[in-house]
Amino acid sequence: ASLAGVVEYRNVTFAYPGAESPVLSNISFTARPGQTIAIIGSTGAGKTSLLSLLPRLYDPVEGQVLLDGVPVDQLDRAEITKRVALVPQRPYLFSGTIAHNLRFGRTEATDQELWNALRVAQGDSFVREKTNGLDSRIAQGGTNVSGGQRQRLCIARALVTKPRVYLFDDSFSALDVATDARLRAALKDTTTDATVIIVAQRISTITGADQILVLDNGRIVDRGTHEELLETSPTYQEIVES
Ligand code: DCP
Ligand code: MG
Repeated sequence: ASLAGVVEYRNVTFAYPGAESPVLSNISFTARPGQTIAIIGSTGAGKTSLLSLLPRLYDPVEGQVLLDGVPVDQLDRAEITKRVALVPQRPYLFSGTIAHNLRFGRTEATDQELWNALRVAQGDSFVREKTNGLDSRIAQGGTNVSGGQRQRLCIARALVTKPRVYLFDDSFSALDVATDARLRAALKDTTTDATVIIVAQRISTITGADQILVLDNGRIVDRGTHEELLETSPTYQEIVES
C-alpha cells in the first residue's frame, strides 16, 4: 500500500533546546489519508509542540516522526512544506493584498483557485463585500480584519497549497459554532484524500474525528472516538464538562 500522506509519530519525546524536562513524552500515533485525528488537552499540554515536529520547526530528542513512511529528518524541508500545511495558532498575515496573503509566494495559483479556497474556508463573502475584492489591502499582522476573518484567510492559504497533510492548530476557535461546522463540512468534502490533524478546544469541533488523542502534560493519556472516550476517559469527560 502507498504510504503517501501517512503521518506517524513513533515513541516521540521532545524537550525545547536548553530545557531540562521534556514537554512531550513517548508520543505514538498514526494518521492516514482520509482520516481526521483530533488532539485535545488543557493549555500547556503540548499540542502546538506536537504539531511543530512534523514540519521540523523542532526535532524530537528521541523517537521518530515519519511522513509518507520516511523519517522527516531525511526529507528536504522544501518537500515537507509542499506536502504539509500548518495553520498556526497565531495565524500570520502580512502587509499586502488578500491575494498576496493567500498565494504566499505561490504565484502560479489562479484567482479562481483563491476563490475556491475562500469558499471552503467560509471567507468568500467577506472578501466579495470589500470594494477591491482579492486586491483589498491587509495591514501588517492582519490588524484590519477580525480574528475570525484572519483564521479563515489562513485556512484558505493552506488550501491553496493543496497539501497531503493539514495541521490545524486551534484554527476554528475564533469562529462561531455554525461557521465552524460549515467550514469543517466543506473541508471534508474537498479534502477527502488528505490527512487532517486538528488541535481544538471546543468539543463540537472534534466529535466527528476518526480518533481523538487526549494529551495531558505531554503524554497521550487516552485515545478513541468521542463515544468511546465518553465511556472510558475521565480526563476527556472533564474536558467535555468544562
Ligand atoms: N514551551 C516552551 N518553549 C516554547 C513553547 C512552549 O518551553 N517555545 C512550553 C510551554 C508549555 C509546553 O512547552 O509548558 C507546551 O506548550 P504548547 O504550546 O505545546 O502547549 P499547548 O499548545 O497545548 O497550549 P495552548 O492550548 O495554550 O496552545
Ligand atoms: Mg497551542
